[in-house]
Amino acid sequence: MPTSYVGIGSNLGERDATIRDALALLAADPDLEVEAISAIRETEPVGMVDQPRFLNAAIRLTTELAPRQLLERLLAVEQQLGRVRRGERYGPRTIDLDLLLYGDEIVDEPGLCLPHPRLAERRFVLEPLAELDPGLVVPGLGPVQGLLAGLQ
Ligand code: PH2
Ligand code: MG
Ligand code: MG
Repeated sequence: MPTSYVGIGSNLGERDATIRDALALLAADPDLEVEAISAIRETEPVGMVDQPRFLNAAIRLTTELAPRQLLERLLAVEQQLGRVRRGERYGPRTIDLDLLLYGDEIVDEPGLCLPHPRLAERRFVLEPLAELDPGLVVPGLGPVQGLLAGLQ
């Protein structure tokens, strides 16, 4: 079964409680086997800097679901937790669940890009990934440690 990684972010409302609720919903899904959860860290906003600080984490899971089905589960959890999309791409959000990696798959389709297209430039993604799996090799991009070292 392929191993997947999901990035978690929150910068609105009760950030810590919302992240824990998201983790509980994912762990309760019988089609997902959550294997590991990184530490939750507070990070400076990237992209749109004039917004509250984020809490970020990542999880490792296995599933028989196809990547797009997994993505739909993640979006469903975002909705259950009351996320409202206001069209600001990098703007504030109560909960953000991003499919970062799905095995060694490289996909570039509308709505589904693997690895996540901005993964290599985001410390708030690479650090929890490296914590979960220090030897991780990101398909098409190389070792997570090298990507981290490449950030200024
Ligand atoms: N997510 C974004 C934009 N900027 N910055 C941090 N620190 N953490 C995030 O999760 C984040 C961000 C869009 O998804
Ligand atoms: Mg995101
Ligand atoms: Mg997202």
